[in-house]
This record gives sequence, C-alpha cells and structure tokens, in this order.
Amino acid sequence: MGVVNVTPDSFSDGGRYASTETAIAHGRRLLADGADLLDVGGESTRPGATRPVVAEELARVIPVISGLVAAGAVVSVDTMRAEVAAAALDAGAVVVNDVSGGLADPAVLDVVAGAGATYVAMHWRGHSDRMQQQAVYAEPDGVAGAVRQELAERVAAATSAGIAPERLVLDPGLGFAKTAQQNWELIAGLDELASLGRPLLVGASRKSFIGALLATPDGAPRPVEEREVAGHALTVLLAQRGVWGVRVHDVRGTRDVLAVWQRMHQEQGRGGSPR
Ligand code: PMM
Repeated sequence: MGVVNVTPDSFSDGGRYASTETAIAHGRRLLADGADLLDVGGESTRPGATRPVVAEELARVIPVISGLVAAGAVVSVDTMRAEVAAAALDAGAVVVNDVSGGLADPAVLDVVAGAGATYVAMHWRGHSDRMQQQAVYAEPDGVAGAVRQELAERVAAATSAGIAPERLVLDPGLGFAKTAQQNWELIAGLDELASLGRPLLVGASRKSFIGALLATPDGAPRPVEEREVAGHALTVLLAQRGVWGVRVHDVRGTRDVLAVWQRMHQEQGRGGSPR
C-alpha cells in the first residue's frame, strides 16, 4: 500500500503532495513503482495535528481519488469520516482505511457495509491531540493483549454493522497511542493479533520509533527522509510473519526487498536450502 498524503502537515511527507496535481503525479509514480493499492488521505494524524473540516478533507481527497482511479489504481481512502468515506467510494475507491476503526465516526461502518467495500480497522484510542496520554497498557497482557482485545471489539462492531468478515483487515496502529517501546513489543507480539483470524496491515514507514532507534548518541532522531532502509528491514520481517500488507512511502524500495524475500521463499519451497 503506497501512501498518498494530500495534506500540508503530515509528519512523513507534509506539504509535498498537497495539490491535486502533485498528489496524482505522486500516486502515478507509486503505481509505476509497483504499489498494489494507493492510500489517499486528507487528514494528518501526526501527534498534535488539528483536524481539517469535512469540506476541506473532501476537497483534498476526492479529485485525487478520481484521478488515480482513472489512471488504473486500486484506491483506498484514509479517513475517519463517514461523509468522506461515502464520497470516496462513489469516486471509485474500494477500500476504506479508518485509523479509528470506527470509533471516531461509527457511521463509517454503515457506509462501508452498504457499499460492500473492504474495511481496514486500525487500533486507535483517541484523536492526535491527546493520543500520547493514552499510551498506557496494563500488565500482565501488555500492549499486544490490549490491542488484540480492543481490535476484537472493532471486529464485532464492524460485523454487526454488516461488514462481511472476509472484507475486514486489521492494523495494530503503530505510533497511535503507543510509545516506541510499545511499538516494538507490538511488532514482536503480532502473532497475537493474527489469532483474530483477519489479514494484517502494518504501517511502520518513516515513523518516529524508527527515528528513535537510529538516533545519534546524543539523542537526535534520524531525520524522516533517512529512515527508509530500516523500514525496509522491518518489511522483510513482517513479510516473514505473514502480514497481508505494509503501508509504505517508498514503494520501489519495498518492492525490491520483497522481490528478494519472495525469491528466497520460492527457492526454499522447492526444497532448496539457502547457504
Ligand atoms: N499511519 C498513518 C496514517 N494512516 N493507516 C493505517 N492503516 N495504518 C497506519 O499505521 C497509518 C495509517 C500515519 O502515517 P503517515 O503520516 O505517514 O501517513
């Protein structure tokens, strides 16, 4: 899943593709680089971000979705709002990627169910202005146990709204109400989420826990645009764990590392043993 943020303020690429034209051109490049799915979003979820009004979010994403659908892309809309989800599906999107898993605007679930679309429910505890205060997970189950439990509740809400279970994808929500330490614990405990029986999507690309991992000795985080190699290493590990998808900014590099992984996987499947 390639990221097309049509926002002035996303932490990872804020402002670079904020106009319709630059966003479409960026999406087309990601498509040419081998993205299976393009995720178009008009609201930044960086910690402390202020939300755009609905009309602004619509004006950002709908023309970009139409343009990318016309270019042959399979498109998802990254939104927490029912009105935006409905307009995006009308414009040709086929997936709704809701970082709130239906908590911010429960009517999203009805829109997705009515359209028969695919739904990505991410683990979320609150809007960006207050999510870092919510990064508290009780022992003994810790972050993986709590995220599993809270995602199970979102699965129940989505299916009771009429979304078919086979149209549901789950996402641990790295960086959303989670400290760097909790993100790593969650990645290590991914099998616990897989036990919910739904495909998993993981968004780690360029996030601050990678910046913190690669910080200088005096603690300066690695700049956003220099986190890609570590992200690719994580993609290989996630592929090995059997995730359904990765949400990334650098589609070309991701395709490269997956080509290596897939080739070796195929060889091992044929009985070859890597030296
Ligand atoms: N992360 C961001 C935005 N949308 N959607 C899903 N499903 N999973 C994520 O981890 C996720 C998301 C924030 O990152 P960005 O600013 O780079 O888009």
